[in-house]
Amino acid sequence: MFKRISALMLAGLTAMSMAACGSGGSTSANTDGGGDSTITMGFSQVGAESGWRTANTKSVQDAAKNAGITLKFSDAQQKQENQIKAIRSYIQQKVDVIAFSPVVESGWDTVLKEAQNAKIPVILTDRAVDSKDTSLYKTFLGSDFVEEGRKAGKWLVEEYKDSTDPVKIVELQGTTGSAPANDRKAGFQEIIQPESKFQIIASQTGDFTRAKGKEVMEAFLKSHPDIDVLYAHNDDMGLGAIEAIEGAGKVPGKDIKIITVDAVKDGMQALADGKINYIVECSPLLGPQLMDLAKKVVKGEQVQARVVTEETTFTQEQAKQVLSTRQY
Ligand code: GYE
Repeated sequence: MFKRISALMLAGLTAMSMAACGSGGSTSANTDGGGDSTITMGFSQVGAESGWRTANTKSVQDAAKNAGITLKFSDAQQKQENQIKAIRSYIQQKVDVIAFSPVVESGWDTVLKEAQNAKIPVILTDRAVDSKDTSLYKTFLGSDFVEEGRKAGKWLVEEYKDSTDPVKIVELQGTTGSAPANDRKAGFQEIIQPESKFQIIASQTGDFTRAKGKEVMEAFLKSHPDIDVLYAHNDDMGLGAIEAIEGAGKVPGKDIKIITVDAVKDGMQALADGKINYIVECSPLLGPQLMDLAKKVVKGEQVQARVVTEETTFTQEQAKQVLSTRQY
């Protein structure tokens, strides 16, 4: 009997001391009584390349505050080496959980292994990695980028369903090697490929930024005077391209039809104004779900391996209706 009680007590003590270790040395006071305020999250953000990213950063910071989670935040300026450095420093600081949005898909195994060896759970948010070993992270929260590409393709197929003429498309890709660039391209291609009238005549990265979108579109316009459609992997590149199109004396939305992804406010405004023709939504408001997942993984609870964000699409008419209520 005594033996059983002491074994139970020992188990209890061990659990308590493990929980204390797990708090990662965070000094923030536990004010909500739920124990969550002692969680420290290290978050490595991609950068500040787009309106989407700015909204995503705000969502993560606000949600951490609301959840009583201490957030250590770093901006990698679109460089993988900076993200690896940030993750290593979070490991050294013994945070309770690491979350990050990987700028590119490849090259994460070593640093993720280091986090695993240090017993710090990792959550992927927004973008995926291509690691074969899926035990290196607990879950991946974010959009289905292939599906976003398909939605863009389906609109195009419908828009040109009565035409037999060739449809000349230029594509502004996101950051080379990133999950959204790879997947948005693949999903779009899957839908348009069966119809030979759809021709991608040029495709290049615009790095998800407005400045690069403009620059690359200027080059496209010079070498291809007969562009029918622009497919831009995000609103910002599309908005930069609109400047280039107007600068070349053409009318965006009419002379050249434009499809983008994200649905941030500036994009939705251009859609309502008739300069963009269709936007596939990609929600940046991942913060609240991320914090819920973080609490669970820190407690050692099982979470779904993949959490997909719910998203829609917008025509010009729909953009006019929802513009005033858009949060970001
Ligand atoms: O679409 C783009 C941003 O990873 C979903 O990154 C995100 C993408 C988003 O720069 O605007």
